[in-house]
Amino acid sequence: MTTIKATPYEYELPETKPALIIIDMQRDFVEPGGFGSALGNDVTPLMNIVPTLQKLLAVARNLKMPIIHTREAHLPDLSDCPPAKRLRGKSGLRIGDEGPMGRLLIDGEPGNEIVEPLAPRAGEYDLAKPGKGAFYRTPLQDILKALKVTHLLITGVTTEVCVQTTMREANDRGYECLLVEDCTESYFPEFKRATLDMITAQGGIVGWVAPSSVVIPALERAYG
Ligand code: TIU
Repeated sequence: MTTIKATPYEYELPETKPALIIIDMQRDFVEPGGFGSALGNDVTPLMNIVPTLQKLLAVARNLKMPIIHTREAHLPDLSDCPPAKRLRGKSGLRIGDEGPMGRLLIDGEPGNEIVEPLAPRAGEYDLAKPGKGAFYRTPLQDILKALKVTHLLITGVTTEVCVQTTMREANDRGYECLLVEDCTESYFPEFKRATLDMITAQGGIVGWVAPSSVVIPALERAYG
């Protein structure tokens, strides 16, 4: 049994390989001119995790782990976007409006593509999700069941929004989740810190947290 030295205690790697879940590393959130900047955020910190995530992705590919990419994406007719979501806030541009990278948060638009260094490859899953959580109105749970996956390594953006929502959804469905802390980022450093703390408090009420420098060698020991 290989364990990862994680917070709040060791995370045991199972015999069936964990899935690598990469949440919403799409241009909409990490490049200027997308939905993230339309909301008034500086996107630079999110772009900064790409090289680290790329290393972890390369290891997962090498070890033939299941890899699941998600994109926050709505249908062009917005039939899967509740008006409450579209109209929330005082942003000039809203979901579905035309931005510099096409219509914001719409499946198939240039801004909705995953950034090139992390682009999905054949054999990997690329799931469009209309909600913040990756289980809501997606085939994610069926995919994991079919693969007999029980453990999830979670990464992506933003830590306190789509990443944390997904981790909580996964937790309620019985998955053992570890958030890779240098492969996730927020527009607000204090929210990232608080999310890591709230996930691991109370004996890991939502799951575990560890850096990629610890996760990668453990994966290589367990499945290499
Ligand atoms: N705004 C923000 O922090 N995040 C989102 O709207 N979506 C995701 O986190 N992917």
